[in-house]
Amino acid sequence: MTGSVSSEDGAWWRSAVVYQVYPRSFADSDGDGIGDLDGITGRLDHLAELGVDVLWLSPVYPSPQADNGYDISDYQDIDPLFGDLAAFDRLLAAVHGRGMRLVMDLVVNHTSDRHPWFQESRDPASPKRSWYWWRPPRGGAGAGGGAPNNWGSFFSGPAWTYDEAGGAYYLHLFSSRQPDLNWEEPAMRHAVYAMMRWWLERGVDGFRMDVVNLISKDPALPDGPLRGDGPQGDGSPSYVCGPRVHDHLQEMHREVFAHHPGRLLTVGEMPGVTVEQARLFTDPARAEVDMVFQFEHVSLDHGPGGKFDPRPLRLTDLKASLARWQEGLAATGWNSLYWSNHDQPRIVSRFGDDGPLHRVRSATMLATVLHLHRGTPFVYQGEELGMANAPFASIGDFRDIESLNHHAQALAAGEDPERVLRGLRAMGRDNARTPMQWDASPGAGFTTGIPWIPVNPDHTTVNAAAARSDPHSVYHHYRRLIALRHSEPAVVHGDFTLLLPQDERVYAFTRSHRGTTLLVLGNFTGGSVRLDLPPQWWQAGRILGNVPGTDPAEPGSATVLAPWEARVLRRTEGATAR
Ligand code: TEU
Repeated sequence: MTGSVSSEDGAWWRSAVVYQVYPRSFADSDGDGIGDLDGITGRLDHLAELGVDVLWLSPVYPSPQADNGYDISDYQDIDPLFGDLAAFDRLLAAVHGRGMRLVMDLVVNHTSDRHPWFQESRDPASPKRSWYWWRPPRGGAGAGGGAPNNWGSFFSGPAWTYDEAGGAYYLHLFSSRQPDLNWEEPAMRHAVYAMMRWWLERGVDGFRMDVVNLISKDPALPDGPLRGDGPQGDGSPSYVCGPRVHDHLQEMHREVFAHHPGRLLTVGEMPGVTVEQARLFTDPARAEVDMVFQFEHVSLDHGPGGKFDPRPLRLTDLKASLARWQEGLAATGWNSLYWSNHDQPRIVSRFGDDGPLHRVRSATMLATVLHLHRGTPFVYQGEELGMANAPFASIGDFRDIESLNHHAQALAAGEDPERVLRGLRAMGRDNARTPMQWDASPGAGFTTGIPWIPVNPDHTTVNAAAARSDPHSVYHHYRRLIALRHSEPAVVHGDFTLLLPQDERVYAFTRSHRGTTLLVLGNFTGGSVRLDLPPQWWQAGRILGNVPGTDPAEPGSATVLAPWEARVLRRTEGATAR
């Protein structure tokens, strides 16, 4: 182990749990149907009682809201929808007052098309022209000349839009309202660093960095290989972990993070990142970021037609994937752990069973398995209640630009509308964005007005108030998991060993640290499963589980896991059998 690795062993975020708030859907204090900062401040007890250490706030900056705030038009202010800087400072002080930290969302792969930088750059003579990726039409003057290359955008359609003002196209990997910044331009990079320092000096404790592994593009912008049946090419070889991404992050670290040693949490969101790349990004000796969000385990149920063509998860694939990440970042680097965020469907509906019989059991099993891995767990608002996907009836119920664009494009391509809708229902991002369910009242305690997206009708039973008064709720299980991470060093530091890699029903692994070993068992099915336990576990104590009354494994070789049961056993070397 190198000196710098061990010096990070004690980094505070290794034993921390992060809670993500999607402000638009968390708590509305003024009755306009949209969540806001004062709403969050008013609900901080919920986070404190859960026991989380960090609040990650999705974007609250001024924005035309084309992508719900991931299209920023001013990096140093608050959108009036959410409040103002004074409301932000109140929230920050209240978070700190409860001993928690606050991490901001940093969206610097692109800005809004309404950002003054972009507006200025539309003039070919402007010094800001080089801050974005402007290119002439490929085949000569005018839009008829065609886009500069064949890349498709993440949100359907081409990654280029023509601007009459300057007679050129601009690049946007996401929607046309989210032009990509050109990280080749030093003046732009230093403006971003100055903005980041400004937030850190204001008191924020780090950044979750949106698609930050896409910021470096091959400046040649070559065509990509054609994707399936569509007209677009796949540009990802030119921008996923592009040529200068490590240089940029090291520069950002020197210019920004290095001024606050030991204080910050930085996590880079990195679609398409490999475990080998992640090791480089998170190696403390390289001084880039603390951890990354990888996407492998949330892509295993994507079918041949992509995310909106889902297929059932194979448990063996999930175990193999997560185990590879555990091993790959064991000696150097660090994992983030997540099932959910504002871009993913609800995990209990996706990998569990959201029906009345198994919802609580499967949500708590999934939580147990995730939180007992090595890494920093992220809880997405409502996950701790076992919130489920929404019953979207028709396309009119969706709000998200990704879903709406996909629907329009798929129908134009002649796809069966019912099939398209099935894909959106299963995988659409709006599933994560329905209002937080605080209580059983008509607005779910989220708003007294009309919510911007309807509350899930199941809020009459699935809500925080009900969960708090039920010791067997998903909420109380999350509290126990978070408390266990804070009290048991083996959860934070233990080595990970996958067991039963070929078993399609049970997720099993051990964590070992200085003579303590934990055995984690999760039944991923709605049936009972008989397991042969090795003798050293026959009399081990159960420290956590989701089936009340299950005793430590009976003396004898076999034990039976109930449907969706999770069990964590603990033994210490040299402990005498009871
Ligand atoms: O997401 C990036 C991303 O790669 C995907 O998760 C994306 O949301 C989509 O599902 C691809 O199918 C980040 C943000 O988390 C997301 O909300 C933004 O829309 C996106 O970047 C653009 O800023």
